[in-house]
Amino acid sequence: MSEKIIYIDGEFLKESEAKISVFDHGILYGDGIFEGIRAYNGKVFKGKEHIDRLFFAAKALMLDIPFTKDEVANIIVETCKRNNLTDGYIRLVVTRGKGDLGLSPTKCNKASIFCIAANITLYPKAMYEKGMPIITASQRRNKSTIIDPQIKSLNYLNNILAKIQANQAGVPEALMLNHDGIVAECTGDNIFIIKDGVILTPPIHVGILDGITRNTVIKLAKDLGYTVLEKEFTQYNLYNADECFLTGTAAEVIAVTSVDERIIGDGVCGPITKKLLAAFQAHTKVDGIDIK
Ligand code: PXG
Repeated sequence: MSEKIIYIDGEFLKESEAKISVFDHGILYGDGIFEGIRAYNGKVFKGKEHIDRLFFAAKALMLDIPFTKDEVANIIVETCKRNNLTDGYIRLVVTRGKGDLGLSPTKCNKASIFCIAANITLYPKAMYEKGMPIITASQRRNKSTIIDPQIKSLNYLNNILAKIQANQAGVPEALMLNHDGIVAECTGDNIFIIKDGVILTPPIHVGILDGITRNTVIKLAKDLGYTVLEKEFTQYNLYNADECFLTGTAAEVIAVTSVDERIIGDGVCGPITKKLLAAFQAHTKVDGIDIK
């Protein structure tokens, strides 16, 4: 297979030539941000929303992205084109850039930006039909007053520790509670439950990523006539839900059929989840920035 073409700081280079400095603060301190984006059917799905979220995170971290939003959109589109990618996964990363061995970013003169256009398979295909088991991690989600989970930063240790627990338990994903024990989200996905026909998902203030797939599914569900509430709930509510599903760029929409060995509903991908999955799949075909 030929090498991928990577965009890095103004150049398109072969994967083997695309390098980042060992003095980059993204590497030394996790000082940077990223977006995981998908392309479907020749379009960068929710490209505008991903770029907006990247700039919000940059603002919170006082990280100057040396491009306009339109220029970032062009970088994404051009990276897809150079890799002949019409359906796949795009990773966009902005680091504080090259500095020295001190914490202070004052020595980092310019942020680095790179973009990879590739593929991703998060969960086995069969699980999209059958649903999947998850566990609750003992690792709590970062508290918003310390590091706001709305910042999609290069420090994912919080989530990686929870993912390790999932791996150890032999399940593909782990649920994370917030500091007060309220259901927050999974390691790379937002969570929804359905009870008596009402769709519930944790509000942003419990400390979660403001997921773009989450927002898309909320809108699609409302358009289909469902009541959707952004409301706190506990593990008890989750265990006793009729249906549960996760949303994320990588995960898309996937049913959860057991949590901590409690079977959710009938233990299959439920009827409302199926409808939302179909609506989501239809929406991915038409929405986004054209790769032309
Ligand atoms: N919560 C967290 C903590 C995430 O990292 C989501 C929710 C879903 O957000 P979006 O905007 O994607 O609907 C994420 C996103 C990966 C990968 O490599 C992870 C994400 C996105 C893309 C790839 O596992 N996480």
